[in-house]
Amino acid sequence: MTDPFIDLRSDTVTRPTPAMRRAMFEAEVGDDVYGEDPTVNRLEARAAEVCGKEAALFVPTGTMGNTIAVKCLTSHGQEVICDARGHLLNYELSMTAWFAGCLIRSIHTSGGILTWQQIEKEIRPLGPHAADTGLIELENTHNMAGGTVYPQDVLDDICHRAHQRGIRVHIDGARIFNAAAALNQPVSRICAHADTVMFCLSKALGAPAGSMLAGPRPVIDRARLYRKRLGGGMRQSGILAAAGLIALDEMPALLPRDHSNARFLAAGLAAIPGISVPPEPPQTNIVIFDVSATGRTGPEISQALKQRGVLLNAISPAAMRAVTHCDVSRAQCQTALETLAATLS
Ligand code: TLP
Repeated sequence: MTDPFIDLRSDTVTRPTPAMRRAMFEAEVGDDVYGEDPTVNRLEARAAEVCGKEAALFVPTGTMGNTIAVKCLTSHGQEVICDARGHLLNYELSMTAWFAGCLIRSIHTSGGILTWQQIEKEIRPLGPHAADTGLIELENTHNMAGGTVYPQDVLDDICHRAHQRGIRVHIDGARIFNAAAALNQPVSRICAHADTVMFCLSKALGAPAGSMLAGPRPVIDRARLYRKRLGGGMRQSGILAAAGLIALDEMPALLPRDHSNARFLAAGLAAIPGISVPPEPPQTNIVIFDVSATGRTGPEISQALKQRGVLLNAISPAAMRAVTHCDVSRAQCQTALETLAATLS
């Protein structure tokens, strides 16, 4: 069935491929709370291997993966450092506070990329007035900064120096496969020195649901208990894991096409009067652009585009976000650009 909309709201909107649907239909399943779902077990082993970590856990969402990671790597009352536009801080219903009992100390960055120099100034030792820093969280790629990628030396430097200070590092790698495609590096290299990494099967990799949390075995063993506490023990979840295995094996190769479509979109957007895009072309599949000079707000434009068959979200009154993915073609990107230009003219 053809979708009547060109949907650039997010890569979360992707639908499972025919191969995923077939694998789901045929999946061998068992009760995963007893550890007896062979397909989930295979997915967890494969995810651990891809990330170069000892073990991995299948969780329903990226939010749950991040929530559990923060809980496992901190003690109640500690501080967690992350970038000010981070998903952890802004889009996860304060789960860091709610579940782990920690405070986020955020840092304003350019492009969502933290450096050790910035982090070091915000690290606090435990004292009569200050809570200590327990964790640094890095978002790679960075969603609201426009799919930016950590330079590997910057990320490695943060991990090494954090560990020297006894501080752990978690990567929110919801889109780490996009980072891997952009850097032409395996995921295992990107997260080699971080303690844990969460990545989403349900975004650019196109699976219908699910994320993975990978790390040292003792951490993942505890993570399994927290997943159950949060209501994430999913029983015959091999149905979903089967799609996840296809996502891991078949979808990363397609990501360069999404990145090229994002660059195409950014170039086209720059040519529309009133729209401004960042000077650097997008590194991955996300384009954030400013609409303030069009005389209309992001939500107004979003509404008008919807009437014409294009779905595009505003992220503030002045800014919008376009996300490319496997269910949007180059021709549809072209149509979206023409529709936007016509809407604004
Ligand atoms: N991102 C969603 C929205 O929540 C904004 C999107 O459309 O991009 N980390 C990052 C970097 C994310 O972008 C997201 C989702 C998550 C974590 C949470 O994943 P889910 O939605 O599976 O809980």
